Amino acid sequence: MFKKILIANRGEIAARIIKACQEMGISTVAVYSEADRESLHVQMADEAFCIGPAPAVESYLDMDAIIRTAHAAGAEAIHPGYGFLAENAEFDRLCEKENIVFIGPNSRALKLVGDKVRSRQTMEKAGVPIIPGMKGIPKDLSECESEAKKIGFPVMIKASAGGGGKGMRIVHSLKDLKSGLEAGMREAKSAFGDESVYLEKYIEEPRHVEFQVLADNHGNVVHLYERECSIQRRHQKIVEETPSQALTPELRSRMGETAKKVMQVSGYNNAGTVEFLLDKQKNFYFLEVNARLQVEHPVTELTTGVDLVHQQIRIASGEKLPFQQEDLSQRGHSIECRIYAEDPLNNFLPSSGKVLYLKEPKGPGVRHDCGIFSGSSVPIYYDPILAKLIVWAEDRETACRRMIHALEDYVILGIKTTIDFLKEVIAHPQFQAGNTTTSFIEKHLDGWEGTKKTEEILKLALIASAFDNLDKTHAGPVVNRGDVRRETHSPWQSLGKWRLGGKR
Ligand code: MV4
Repeated sequence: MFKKILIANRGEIAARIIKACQEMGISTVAVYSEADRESLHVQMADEAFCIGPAPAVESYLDMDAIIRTAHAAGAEAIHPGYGFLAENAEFDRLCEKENIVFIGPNSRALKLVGDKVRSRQTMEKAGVPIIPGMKGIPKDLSECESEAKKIGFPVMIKASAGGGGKGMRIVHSLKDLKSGLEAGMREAKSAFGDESVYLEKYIEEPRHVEFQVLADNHGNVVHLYERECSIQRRHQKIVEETPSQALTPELRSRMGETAKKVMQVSGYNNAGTVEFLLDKQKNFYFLEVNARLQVEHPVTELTTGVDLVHQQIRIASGEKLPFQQEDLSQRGHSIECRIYAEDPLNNFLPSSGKVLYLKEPKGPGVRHDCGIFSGSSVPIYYDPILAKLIVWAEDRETACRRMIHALEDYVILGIKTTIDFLKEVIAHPQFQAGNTTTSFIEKHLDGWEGTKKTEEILKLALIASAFDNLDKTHAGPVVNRGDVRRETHSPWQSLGKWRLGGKR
């Protein structure tokens, strides 16, 4: 087993991975940008190294700086978390070359699953259901037109290098195809540097159901059941849960076996997720592989009892999976809400600044994977996820209630968050009925105007901010000793001193 691991990430996921290392007796090395000097993951790790300025390209995406730091600190492996370098085949290869273990899939598998058109071809050959559509990149408009007629409208234009919905376009009729293709290619070019697009049948109001898979380096593959991730806004997931309300035991088992096959034919190892779209007739189609630990992994952990980060580390160090498919089962129900530093009342505009106060929700069956603390700052440079609130209960109804109460018990002052909006989602009759599709947010929560609590939070934030400022401004005349300005941390204390000594 490794003695020391470098975590090439920040925020809640870096904290999550550091905890797993601590539990396994492994030392941890944090890397951070100049904007993250005082952040949680830096404080939690055994060692921490600054790797560059705030912009991610100059720090968390700087492969050489990270490799150099790993060597300097004597880390044998790197955990990339999600985002940043997690699915970067070049970084994976660089680690291999530098004799550092990349805790993730091998670079060949990573490359294959990153290429959509190629992986569609591979999957079709293996008998994995794919969305009806083109098998390669079209050479011209007339090929697109004849293919579109074959597929039948509406069709969807997708970027071959794509992901996250970029370069995607729905086309309803032949006359709109040309302009759709042009726009899709332009978007693909600017987002991925590759203008290749292709056509698929458009699946209306699908559900997004994904399967967690673990594959060791000895040919053993298991799935750890599904996560339903249909509740999202502009391709950003908001709420995830397991089990999915849409699956029967029979469908679940067929999809699970298909997910394992996807990983086997890709030569995949370590943890990964196979994404499917599920249509209204309950047909499922392979969409893509996410070659990383995912944001929503905790719901799988709480229902299967498997720690996915422990398993990732064990697999990377060469161990065999300690269980077989028959040993795994789902128990109870789990829901995750993503807490973003965004303002739901202002088009989900990212919100940055200082966390003036944090009250974490707690209680039986409540897990809070958190990247902030009272007094920490939220920079503008990175993904605005602050934390994840995850609940577990015996059944879905109880899990929903538990989530609503946990959200009510949760306070973050100083920055705008999605907490109140999430409560609205979970409390919505259509969510409670399990009617979760990818259109849920636009259909049911467009134009949401906030609640009484939202107003109250704003008032409290104003007060907290006033005290925060009071601490700095009014403490000055009293605690200044010569040219040394002492920082006081209690507004009450500084206020008291100000009255006593300051104004006589
Ligand atoms: C689709 C689709 C409908 N038909 N493909 C969006 C992200 C990308 N990875 C795949 N996506 C979709 N592909 C066809 N042929 C609808 C979506 C889609 C979606 C998929 C998963 C989760 C949320 C989504 C929201 C809107 C559209």
